Amino acid sequence: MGSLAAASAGIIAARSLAEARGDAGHVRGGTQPNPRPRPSPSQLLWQRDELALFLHFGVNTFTDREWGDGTESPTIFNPSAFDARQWARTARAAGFKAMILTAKHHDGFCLWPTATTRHSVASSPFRGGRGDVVREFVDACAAEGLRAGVYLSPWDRNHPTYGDSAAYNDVYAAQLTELLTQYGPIHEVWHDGANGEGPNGKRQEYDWPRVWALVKRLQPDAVIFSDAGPDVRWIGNEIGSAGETNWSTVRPEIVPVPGLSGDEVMRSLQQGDRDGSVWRPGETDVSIRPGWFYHPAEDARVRSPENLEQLYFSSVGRNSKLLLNVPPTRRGLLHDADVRSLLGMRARLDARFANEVSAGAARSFTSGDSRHAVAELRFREPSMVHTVDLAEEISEGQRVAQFTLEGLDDGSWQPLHRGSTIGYRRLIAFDSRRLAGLRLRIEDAIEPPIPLRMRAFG
Ligand code: FUL
Repeated sequence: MGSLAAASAGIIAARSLAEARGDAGHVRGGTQPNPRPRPSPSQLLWQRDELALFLHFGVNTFTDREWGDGTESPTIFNPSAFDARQWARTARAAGFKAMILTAKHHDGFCLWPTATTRHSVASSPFRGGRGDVVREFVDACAAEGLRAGVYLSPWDRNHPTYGDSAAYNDVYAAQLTELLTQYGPIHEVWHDGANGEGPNGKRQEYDWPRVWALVKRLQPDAVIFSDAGPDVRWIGNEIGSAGETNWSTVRPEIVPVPGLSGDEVMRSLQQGDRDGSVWRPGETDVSIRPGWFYHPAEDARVRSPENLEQLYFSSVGRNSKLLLNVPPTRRGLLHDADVRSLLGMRARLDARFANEVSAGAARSFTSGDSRHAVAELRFREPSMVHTVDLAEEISEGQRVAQFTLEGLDDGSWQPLHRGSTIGYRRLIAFDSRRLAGLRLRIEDAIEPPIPLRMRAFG
């Protein structure tokens, strides 16, 4: 998303961002002099999902391209065995809790029969021109108990109004309105920051305050994703790696709109801000293949189950959420190779977390001053340990800024890991070793430490 960000036309109108962002609710009021941000109920649900499946599907699927230029004929969109239930069944079997579909990518082709353009499924042979991919997608999510999200690319290389800022902003708002009023609950609305218009290209000024206010009005429980949130931020890369330090709070003035670049922007996206004034956790989007869209030539380059497990550790295990892209084929199905890897990942994760050796352990938590504490647990018996799972109670905010994890090895405490943030979840894996207990020394915290969850698996 960031690579072409410099060319972005994401300049905003002069309306109050904070007002439209409506995220003052993420900052707890009250009598405290300097209240720290807390997650909203929607942000908590979003984070606890841990895994969402991303689906890039559209005309690019049929042209073998990553970015369409908007001149594609809608007649090429003709998936021969389309079955959104197969996507949803696979997602569910692999432990995913939500799915997000590219309702419209940069090429402007809409996967639902919109009134805003003829460049849509309604002009395609799919289901005789009466098809609606978004409808089948949300129905499949509902049938499998998954939450549905939509990605609506602001950059649109087909719509004739694009570049005529006011006119296109109306089109974009109308498209969002259709998506957010005709398909039931939408849990996440996804906006990217890419824009590849060259120096002589069209210059569109997006009206983000309007967009965010519209989503808040039509789907108050949805979280809005973009570089600039307001609810959920991009993690700053597409390689599946959240920052080793990763705060769920940010200083919103550093990334006020999507599509910005620069070191400070990227640092804030990757790591959040320790002294951030709003809660805006990071989402890690990455593809199971080299491309975002399906390309037959990449069938042999699907990430392995081991690799996907690593992605889980470098995203969910670093206080982020994994949005894993698995692009449907021209038949409209997830490819067997991708399905195998997803199920393989699930099997590996299930095996890794099958044996909790800390169950029934004796626990203690000793607060020091307002920045220090020690949490300790003694297992019922010495056991082999390969993974430690730490978790703060994030409904009470994110507090830990520096910690050392130690293991009780043959009567003495040995260092296992030194880290900074914990947040929703911090996973630490090491070569199996025999331990009788764990000790977590909180060496710095930005609010008084409170008991956290500490589990060991072997
Ligand atoms: C970017 C887009 O340019 C890519 O094609 C892809 O959709 C990625 C998730 O976001 O901004």
